[in-house]
Amino acid sequence: MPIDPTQPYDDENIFAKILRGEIPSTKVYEDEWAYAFEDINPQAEVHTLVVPKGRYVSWDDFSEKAPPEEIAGFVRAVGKVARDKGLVEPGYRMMANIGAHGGQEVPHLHVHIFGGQPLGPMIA
Ligand code: DGP
Repeated sequence: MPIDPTQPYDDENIFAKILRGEIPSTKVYEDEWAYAFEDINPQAEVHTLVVPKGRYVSWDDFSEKAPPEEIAGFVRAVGKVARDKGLVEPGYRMMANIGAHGGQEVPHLHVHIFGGQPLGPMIA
């Protein structure tokens, strides 16, 4: 069920529960700003999700409201996860779905990292 990115942050969303350790996840990386874990329903050989630790529904409120150091920390974490997974060469894809037309289903900002295979023009 696609979400409304203008809704208030819901502390009971599934990724909030993963961040609090209430739901198990396969951890890939964690630092002050971000937590990365394997997608439960992988769409590629590598399919990892990176979420900010802050309470942001989507890229929309994150890009507007997050302090610069939080944005920088999160962006650096996404890059580090891909690098640590050895994806930089031959390449990978990063993607964030926003709202209904973007197909966003979980109302906590997450960046998908896809890789480990040629991806073609698009993964929908
Ligand atoms: P999106 O459509 O961008 O909101 O993608 C949500 C992704 O989150 C989707 O690829 C499946 C994944 N996902 C949903 N629930 C869970 C969960 O409980 N654990 C993990 N690891 N991934 C989940």
